Amino acid sequence: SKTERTYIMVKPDGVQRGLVGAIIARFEQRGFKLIALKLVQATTEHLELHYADLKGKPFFPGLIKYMASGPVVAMVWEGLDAVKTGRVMLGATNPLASAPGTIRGDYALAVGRNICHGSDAVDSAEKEIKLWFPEGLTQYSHSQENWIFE
Ligand code: DAT
Ligand code: MG
Repeated sequence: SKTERTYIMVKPDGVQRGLVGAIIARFEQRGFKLIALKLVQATTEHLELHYADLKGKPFFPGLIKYMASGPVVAMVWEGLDAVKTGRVMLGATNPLASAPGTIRGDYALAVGRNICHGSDAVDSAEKEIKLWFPEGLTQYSHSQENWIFE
């Protein structure tokens, strides 16, 4: 396992439903380090770049409309196996298949309203971090590091 960064985003339904704090708390409490965070009203052009791999899927237009329907909370979290662990914390894409204890398994029911995004691989995380944080990231040391890692 190694230290990675992942892009996590609370989707518009998660923001409207007041789940931002609960989602942030899960990543904080797990021991991940917060590297970047902002509230953004994304444009359809920006969202089409974020979801470029899904262009052509029947649900693509609805996905873009949903993602542009309100602000999202864009975040970068860092820690051991952050990409894979972030996906485990999110649960399956379809919340009906997400285990209880996961973010989607605890807070969502419909695949088209699954409240949170997480990068699916280290290379897509790098692309997504550049896309959402072109201004770059803030550097600081995390005072809990020596208590979380050996
Ligand atoms: P994930 O968000 O788990 O990485 P994905 O990248 O395959 O899943 O799809 C992106 C989003 O698109 C997903 O969070 C919800 C939506 N989506 C995926 N499959 C869908 C489907 N069959 N019907 C409706 N929306 C879907
Ligand atoms: Mg995905």
